[in-house]
Amino acid sequence: MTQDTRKLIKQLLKGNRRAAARLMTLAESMSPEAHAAIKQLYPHTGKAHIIGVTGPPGSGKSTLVDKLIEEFRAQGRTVGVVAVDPSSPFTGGALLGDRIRMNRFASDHDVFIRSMGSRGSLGGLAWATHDVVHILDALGKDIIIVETVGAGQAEVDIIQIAETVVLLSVPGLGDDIQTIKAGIMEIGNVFVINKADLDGADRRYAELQMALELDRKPDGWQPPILKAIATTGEGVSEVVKAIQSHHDYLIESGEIAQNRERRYCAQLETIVEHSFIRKLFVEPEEQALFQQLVQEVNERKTDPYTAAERLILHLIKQKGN
Ligand SMILES: Nc1nc2c(ncn2[C@@H]2O[C@H](COP(=O)(O)OP(=O)(O)OP(=O)(O)O)[C@@H](O)[C@H]2O)c(=O)[nH]1
Ligand SMILES: [Mg+2]
Repeated sequence: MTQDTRKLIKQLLKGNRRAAARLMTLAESMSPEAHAAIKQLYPHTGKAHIIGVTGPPGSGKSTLVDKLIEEFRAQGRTVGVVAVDPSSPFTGGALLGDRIRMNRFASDHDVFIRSMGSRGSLGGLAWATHDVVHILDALGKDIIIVETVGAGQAEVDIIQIAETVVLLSVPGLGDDIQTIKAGIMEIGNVFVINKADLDGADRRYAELQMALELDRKPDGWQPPILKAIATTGEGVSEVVKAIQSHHDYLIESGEIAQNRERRYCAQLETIVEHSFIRKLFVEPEEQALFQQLVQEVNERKTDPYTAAERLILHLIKQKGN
């Protein structure tokens, strides 16, 4: 690890925002240097409550997150946000109004917002997202909110990351029923029908209630369904209360342990998987070996299983990065 990175970590642990931003950029490079940095700061993580906010495109996730920040700040809590969505207002690509809305926290040193685009990430977006969350955690943020587009198109599986998942839906979205069928219901801990000012909120409520009833467990956490109007902030404090109740439940019931185990298991899988993929498709030597083996299989000099074994053996003989 370079002196520079060492210094950044020291500064991060003292709460330096610029150091955090630079470490996040480093993390996105997924380089050995980035991994060395995360190794160093990892002992300083594990304190934040990580909240996932997910739902269909345009359902008001960013608008809600903006209001959640406000509520948590009013409680005196510090907040980090990761928006994993190329079309998110956080990325600055959206309407001017949205941009102004997000900028209102620019002078608040206890709010840190990071957006992550999915382009050119070589499938490593999930991985980089974990690292950015670790950095926010080490920076000392009490609450970390991760916004992703849900409904199975998400590159980032929100339950790999979040302790509490807030699942948004909106009135009158026909394909939401698809969403329910796709099993996404299972991941929600708090259901929010946003845009409750529009027609059909009651119908959506009844639909969600029915769907939840179908796989209701005899005991454990009963996910509440709440209505909200993110644009005005109506119902948002109830959402915050439900998020906190879920967190209390996880701790009091001891379920937090399983919750963590599930997330660490997924993180480890992601790292192992992408380490291999990255090696095979980025490092010239491995790329050459990969191509050579493809050729050999093609010429019937070997078979795919033997080729895969040779690749794996080759990779594990190397020193880890
Ligand atoms: N009527 C109404 N409009 C809302 C409400 N919440 C958000 N919107 C509007 O819905 C649009 C999309 O809101 P966003 O917060 O950008 O939604 P998003 O889910 O983050 O969108 P993506 O990140 O692009 O998937 C914006 O024009 C918001 O002003 C609401 O409660 N009622
Ligand atoms: Mg958004």
